[in-house]
Amino acid sequence: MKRGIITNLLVVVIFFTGCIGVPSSDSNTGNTLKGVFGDKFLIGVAVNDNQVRGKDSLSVNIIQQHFNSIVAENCMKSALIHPEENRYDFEAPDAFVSFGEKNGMAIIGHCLIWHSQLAPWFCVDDKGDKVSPEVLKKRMKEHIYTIVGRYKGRIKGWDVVNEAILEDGSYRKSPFYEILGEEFIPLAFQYAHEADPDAELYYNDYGMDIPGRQEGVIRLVNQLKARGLRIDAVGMQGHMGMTYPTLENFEKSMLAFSSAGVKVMITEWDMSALPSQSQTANISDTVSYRKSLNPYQDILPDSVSSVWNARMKSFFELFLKHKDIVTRVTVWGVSDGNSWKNNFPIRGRKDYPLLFDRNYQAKPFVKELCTLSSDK
Ligand code: 9MR
Repeated sequence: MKRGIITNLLVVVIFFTGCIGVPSSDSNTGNTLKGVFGDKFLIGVAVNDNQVRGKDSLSVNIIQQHFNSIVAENCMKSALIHPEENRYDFEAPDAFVSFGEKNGMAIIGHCLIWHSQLAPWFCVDDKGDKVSPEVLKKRMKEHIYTIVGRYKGRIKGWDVVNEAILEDGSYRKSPFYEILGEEFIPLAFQYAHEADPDAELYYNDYGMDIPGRQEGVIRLVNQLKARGLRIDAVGMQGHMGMTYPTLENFEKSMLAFSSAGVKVMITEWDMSALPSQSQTANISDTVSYRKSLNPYQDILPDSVSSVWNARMKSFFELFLKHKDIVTRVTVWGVSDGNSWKNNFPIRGRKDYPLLFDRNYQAKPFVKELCTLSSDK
């Protein structure tokens, strides 16, 4: 009788530790994303400071259960890690790296050179004027050597340069570009490689299915390779919506990058369930305009949820189809409540872009995927 109760309890525990946010005793065997797909490519997630410090235990349960790779959502960006020329703040990045190590995860650094969340001092002198090319090179080298050097041998790979190519394939006119021209990218890759010769190095950008940007990035990859510089993969950010990108265009880009001789990583995957600004009407009526932009303030209707789930599943199947060229799929956050999409491109909306909902429950397509056997 007692044994019967214990067996029943065990069944309940096993059921609930499958695809919801409760840790299982052996999360590497089936019923979790990494359990089912971990042998195809890395299954990654962007994590924030609360999570790595253990202050958000429900998220931590999900991270430990489903993912075998983490990337820092914010704490390694220059404004945060290197806020003043002579001051680094390693508290959060150290906690991030320790968290990954404790959990035996592949740790990804994000990102060394980016025009956004850029430390205010980085490209200017005391008067606020642009520094000379020589000064900027010196600062970039010191920044990259210090950060990559600190985590040498502990970080699997770095997003070395982020979002430097525009949709027409030309270079973004960032302060780095304005001071150093195209040269800032090879320099960044060179410094990163010198600081940790074993670390993988990536170029990461969004909207990579847009033909102009795709061609620009391929030109960049070719240039780096022609100079003998290391570049292992291109990160396709994968910030998607209900109608963009198309599977066809995304697949074409994946294949085009692979043909250029680099691996492909889906680095910042999420899918907004909300309408984009251009899809809404009647701007003169502000209230209904706001409502039409933020239509699912209570729950996501089944009709939208089913399209969202089907689309996410199709993309995941696309990544699986190309598992020979895809080395990592990383989602940009754990659960809907902590996604950047709730505040972008419009502040204060309620979006539903991630794999786990606000109650930390797996979305239907994730549950379906978790029931597949790992030979899929
Ligand atoms: O998710 C990040 C969010 O918390 C920050 O406020 C934002 C600041 O720009 O950056 C977000 O992450 C970005 C990533 O680092 C690079 N690609 C675009 C991501 C979404 O903006």
